[in-house]
Amino acid sequence: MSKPPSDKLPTFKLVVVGDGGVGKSALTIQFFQRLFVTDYDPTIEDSYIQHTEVDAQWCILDVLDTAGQEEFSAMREQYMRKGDGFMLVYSVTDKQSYENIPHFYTQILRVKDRESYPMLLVANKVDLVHLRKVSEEMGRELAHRLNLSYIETSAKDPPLNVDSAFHEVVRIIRNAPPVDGPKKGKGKTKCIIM
Ligand SMILES: Nc1nc2c(ncn2[C@@H]2O[C@H](COP(=O)(O)OP(=O)(O)O)[C@@H](O)[C@H]2O)c(=O)[nH]1
Ligand SMILES: [Mg+2]
Repeated sequence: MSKPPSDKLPTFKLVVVGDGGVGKSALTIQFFQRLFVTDYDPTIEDSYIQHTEVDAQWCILDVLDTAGQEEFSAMREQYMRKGDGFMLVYSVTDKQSYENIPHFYTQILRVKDRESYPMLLVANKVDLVHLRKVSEEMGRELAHRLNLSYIETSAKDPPLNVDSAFHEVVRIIRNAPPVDGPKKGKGKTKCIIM
């Protein structure tokens, strides 16, 4: 892997949301620290920053691992507003966490005041095959319904698709249409001869 260039890099703010216990912290810490945490304090909300290479382009990833169900913390609200992309995480062993995904989805669109926004649906804990309650088909169906991409992950060692999930959000952000939609280019405006 080559070294990150020293010139100014684009920064992408990612926010990891989902029910408590789905593995938001485990995924984030596996990505940033290459270790699987089993008893990370569920109330800790923290952000992590790192240079990352995605598709041969370096960027700075600034990730907020959210925590807590209640009211938005001031930090989370700030991140939600500034977030460039979101990971909507549920656990395949927890049906309720799957059913709560549309709630996070709607909340993000409301905060952003947009009809769509860069988001990735993440089905975590797929290593727990015998405890699985939410099938891949159900996951894909939900992703299709919300018009999101879908990925299955495991934060447990050996990790599955953890880097891919974070990289995929970066791709989704990079490929997203500009905020105000494509501006009417001067050259594209029809010329009416009076
Ligand atoms: N087997 C397995 N356990 C996981 C996985 N991800 C998280 N966990 C465990 O699930 C529990 C809750 O994870 P945590 O990251 O704290 O959830 P959070 O509340 O969403 O941040 C912890 O015991 C983790 O070790 C996974 O992919 N596979
Ligand atoms: Mg956590």
